[in-house]
Amino acid sequence: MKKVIKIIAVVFVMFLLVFEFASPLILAPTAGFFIDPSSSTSGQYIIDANDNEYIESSTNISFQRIELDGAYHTEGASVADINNDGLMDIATGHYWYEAPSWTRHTIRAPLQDAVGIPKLSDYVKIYIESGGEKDIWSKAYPLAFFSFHDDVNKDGWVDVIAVDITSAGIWWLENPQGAQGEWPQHKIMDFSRNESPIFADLLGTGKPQVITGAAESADASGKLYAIEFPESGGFNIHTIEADNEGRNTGATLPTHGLGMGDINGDGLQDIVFGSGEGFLDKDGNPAERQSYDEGGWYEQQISAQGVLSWKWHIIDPMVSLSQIQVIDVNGDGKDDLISGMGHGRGLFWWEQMGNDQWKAHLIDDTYTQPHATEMADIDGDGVGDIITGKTPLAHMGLKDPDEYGTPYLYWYKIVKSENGEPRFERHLVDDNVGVGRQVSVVDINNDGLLDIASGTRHGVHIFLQERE
Ligand SMILES: [Ca+2]
Ligand SMILES: [Ca+2]
Ligand SMILES: [Ca+2]
Ligand SMILES: [Ca+2]
Repeated sequence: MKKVIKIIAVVFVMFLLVFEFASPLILAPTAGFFIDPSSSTSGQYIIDANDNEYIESSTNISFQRIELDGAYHTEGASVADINNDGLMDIATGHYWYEAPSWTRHTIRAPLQDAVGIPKLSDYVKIYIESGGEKDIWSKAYPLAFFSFHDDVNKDGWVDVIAVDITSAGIWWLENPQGAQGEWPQHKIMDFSRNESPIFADLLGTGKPQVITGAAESADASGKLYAIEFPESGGFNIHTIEADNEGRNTGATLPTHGLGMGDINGDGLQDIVFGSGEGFLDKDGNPAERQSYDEGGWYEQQISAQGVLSWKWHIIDPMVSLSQIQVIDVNGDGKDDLISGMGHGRGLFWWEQMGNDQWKAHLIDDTYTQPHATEMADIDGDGVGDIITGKTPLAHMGLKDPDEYGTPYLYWYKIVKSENGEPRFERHLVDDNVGVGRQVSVVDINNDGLLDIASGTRHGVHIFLQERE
C-alpha cells in the first residue's frame, strides 16, 4: 500500500513539474477537449459559410522577417521615429526598438506577472497575492496591446498613446526627448474596453483620433469614445454613444471590432463596430442576448445648427471581430466591410446591399483567430489590400478553436473572378509568428515599399517587403 502511495506521489510531483516548466503540454490537449472547432468562443454563434472566396496566386512580392525581440511583452506593434533621427523605429506599450540595429529601449517596464502561458507558479502567486480573490485570467497577458503615435505635448518628440489590455488604462507616454529610462506616464482614461481600437480621423479635424470603447468605472458598461489630440496640445475626450446605450461593450467584457468609413456616402465618416466578445456575463456565465451583442454602425449626423449626433443602425451578426476595414469590395459604389473573427474561425466580408441589409461572405476559414487586420496598398496598385493572420493563443490556449495552429501572416488582394464576382488573392507573408491584436503596415526602411510590424506571443517582428 505504501508503495502505491509513493507511486501516486511521484506521478503527482512529475505532473506539477511539467505544469510549471512545460505548460503547453498540459494545456494544449484541453483546447481539443472542450472546443467545437466550428464554433465561436461561446459555442453559440457563428456564420455558417463554407464557400471560401480566396484563391491562391503567385506574386513577385516577398517579405524578409527580422526578429526584434523574442520575448512576449505585447500584442501589438507600431511604427514611428521615436528618437528624431529620420529612421522609423518600432514601438509597443513597453519598449521601443531603435533603427537600424533595433536596440531595445524601455518605455514602461512590463509587469513581472505578464506571462505568456500560465504556469503552476503563476496560479499560486496570483492566488496568494490577491488573498484568494483573483485567478490567472487577470494576469496572463501583457498590459501592452495597442500603441499609436502623436506629439501630445507639442515638444517636437513623438509620444506613445497606449491602449492597454481590456480594463487597464489608456495612457499617453511622454517621450523624454532622447533620455533613457522609463517615460513619464499620463492617464487618459482608466478602463479600456475594446480589443480593436483604431486611429483615424472620425471627427474631420484633419488629424486622427483614437476611437475605442472605454468605461468610467470598473463595473460600468463601456461606451464608445473618440480621443482627440488637438493642435494646441493635450487631449479631448468625445463621447460617441449616449449614456444609456453602451452598445460598444458588454458589461465589463471587451468589445471586438471597430472600423471607420462613409457607410452611407453622405461625406461624413461613420463608425462601424462588432459586438461584445459574446454572451458571457462578468462572472463567466452564459448571458442573455443583450443590445451589446449586436454589431452595427453609428451614422455621423450634423444638424443645420452644427450639432453632432450619432444614429445607430444594427448589423447582425458581427461577433467578436478584429479591426473592421471599410472598402467597396465589389465596386458597386457602396462601401463594404472586411474583418475576422478574433476568437473564432473565418475572415469575412460583409456586402452592403442597401436599406441597412448586409450579406456575409466568407473569405478564408482555413485558420482561426484573425485578431488583427489592417488595410494598406501592399503592391502599389492604388487599391487597399488586407493584412491579417492568426493570433497565436488568442485565449492563452484555453478556449478558442485551434489556438495552437500554425501562426500564418497573409496579405489579400481584391480581384475580380471570371464571372465578375470579387475574389481575394491570398499571399503568404510568413508562418512563424502570426499577428497579435494590432498589426501595422508602414514603409519602415524608407525604400518606398510597405512593410509590416507585428507583436505576438512569439515576440516583436518586422517583415520587410522585397520585390523580385
Ligand atoms: Ca529613429
Ligand atoms: Ca512629445
Ligand atoms: Ca456617412
Ligand atoms: Ca460594395
